[in-house]
Order: sequence, then C-alpha cells, then structure tokens
Amino acid sequence: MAIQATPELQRWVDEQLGRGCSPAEMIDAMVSVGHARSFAESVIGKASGKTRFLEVETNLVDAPADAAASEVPEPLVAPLASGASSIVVDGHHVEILVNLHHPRIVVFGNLLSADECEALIAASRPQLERSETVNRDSGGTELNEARTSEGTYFFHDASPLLESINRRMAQVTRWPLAHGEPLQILHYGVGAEYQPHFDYFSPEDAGTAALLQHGGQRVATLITYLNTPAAGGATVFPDVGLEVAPIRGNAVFFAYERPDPASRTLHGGTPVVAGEKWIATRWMREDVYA
Ligand code: PD2
Ligand code: ZN
Repeated sequence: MAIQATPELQRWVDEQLGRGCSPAEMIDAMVSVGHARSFAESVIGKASGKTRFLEVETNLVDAPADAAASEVPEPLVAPLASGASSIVVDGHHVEILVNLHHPRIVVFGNLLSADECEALIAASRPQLERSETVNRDSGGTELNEARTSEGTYFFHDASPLLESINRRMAQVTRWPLAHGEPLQILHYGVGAEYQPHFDYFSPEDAGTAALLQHGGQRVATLITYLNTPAAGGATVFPDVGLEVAPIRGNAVFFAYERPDPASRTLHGGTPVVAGEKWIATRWMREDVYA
C-alpha cells in the first residue's frame, strides 16, 4: 500500500531539518515521545535523504486521495519527555496525563475545578432534555437509541462561569472560541451510553451540506467529565484500544483532519454501570460557527 505522511509529523521533521538538527537527535526525540526506534529511523532516514518522504505506522490506512486535510487544533501540551507534565492557563494548573500523536489524543487532568463542575451541573439540571443526534439525510436532529442521554447547551456568553470555562478551553486547545459550537452538557443515568461514532459530518450523508454552512467541518472534540461515575461511563477509542476513565475535572481532546475513518477517532461512551455521568462537550469547527 502507498504510505501516507501525516502533515503534523512532516511539519515537525521539516522544522528540525531546517534548524540543522542531526538525524540522531531527531530519532532520539521521536523515541522520547513514544515512537518505536525502528519507525523513527525509517522516517528520519528517508526525510534526511533525497526523497524527504515520510512513513507513518503501517497500521494507518491510506487517506482518500480526494479528501483535503483541514487545519486542526494543536493543544497547548508540555513535552512530557522534557519533564514538564502540567501547564498553567489563567493561573489554573492543568495536567497532561496522556499525549498520543497518531491519532492526536490528549487527556488533561484538572481542566475544570470541582467547584466549576458542580456549578455547570447545577445550571444544567433544570433545563435537561433527551439528547438528539444529527439526522444524516436532512441535517436536522432526531431521537436515537444509540444516544440514551439527556442534555442541554450553553451559549459562549451565558454567564461569567461559562465565559471563564470557555476561555480556558480555547487556550488549552489553542482554537478560537468563535469556532466552537455552544458547550453541550450531557447527563447519563444507569445503563445510558453513547455508542461508537465519529464526530465529523460524513461527506456521504445528504444532510452534511446543510451542516457545513455553520462553520465548515468539525475538526476536534473536547469532552470534559463533570463528575466521576460510581462505575462505568469510560470514553473508548476502539481503533486505538484506548479507554479514558471519566474523572471529575479531567478532559479528553481529539482532532481529525479528514472526515474519514482513517482518522481513527471512532469513539463512544460505555454504559454507566452505577451512579450517573455528566460531561461537557465542545465540538470545534474549521471556521467561525454561526
Ligand atoms: O460521554 C462520552 O464519553 C462520549 C462519547 C462519545 C461523548 C461523546 N462522544 C460526544 O460528546 O461526542
Ligand atoms: Zn462523540
């Protein structure tokens, strides 16, 4: 199969080459962020040779030739290998718990404080409604057995609390708030789940054209856990074999530069086994959401 470069890795290698980094330094840097040495040697060997052609892990499927890559958020992440494992945003310490490069997934600790989580839940409770999903044909919304939760949403300037949370989310994701959809709050009771899906709008669906009118494609998602369920409710990424524990204040970010399963961002919320689960989801668009 033809091997496809990831633009993110390509950019990084090109920058290092431009700065005059030696192949050995670049290989060591790649290994220090979790790449296999054999893979790093293959990538750098080719990049520093004549072809400058990059390989990615061979378990990536080919990107479709006709799908252009969108620019996606690259979150504010301290390089864990450097010893730093937290960032400070507006005076608030946010931890970097997981930093996966392919696909781009970051798990943050303490994105929101316990008080902020409680306040968001309290503001949401009186206005919860059964969650709907996007109808793939019309672009409208409908009830769906795959999403057995209830929810509500808040516009960016709904309250000083929302403004402060939104500002932090925009800083951590390094993506303008204006490109974000209103913050969605979801509440799951025992047995409720969100079956695996992609958050982008599928190019094959008749309703997608209408949805793209409002700021283009979705390019990234930030799911923040507002409480810690007594049991169950993990967010899972089946194509990567990753399970993220829902812990109050923590958040999982993932980006998808093409609306294609090759993004490997299939994800779902497993059933709540005991207690309840509350999350806040920010979906991010290519352009200003309006
Ligand atoms: O609640 C979750 O873990 C979950 C899983 C999949 C949330 C979403 N998707 C979402 O809000 O897009
Ligand atoms: Zn989702």
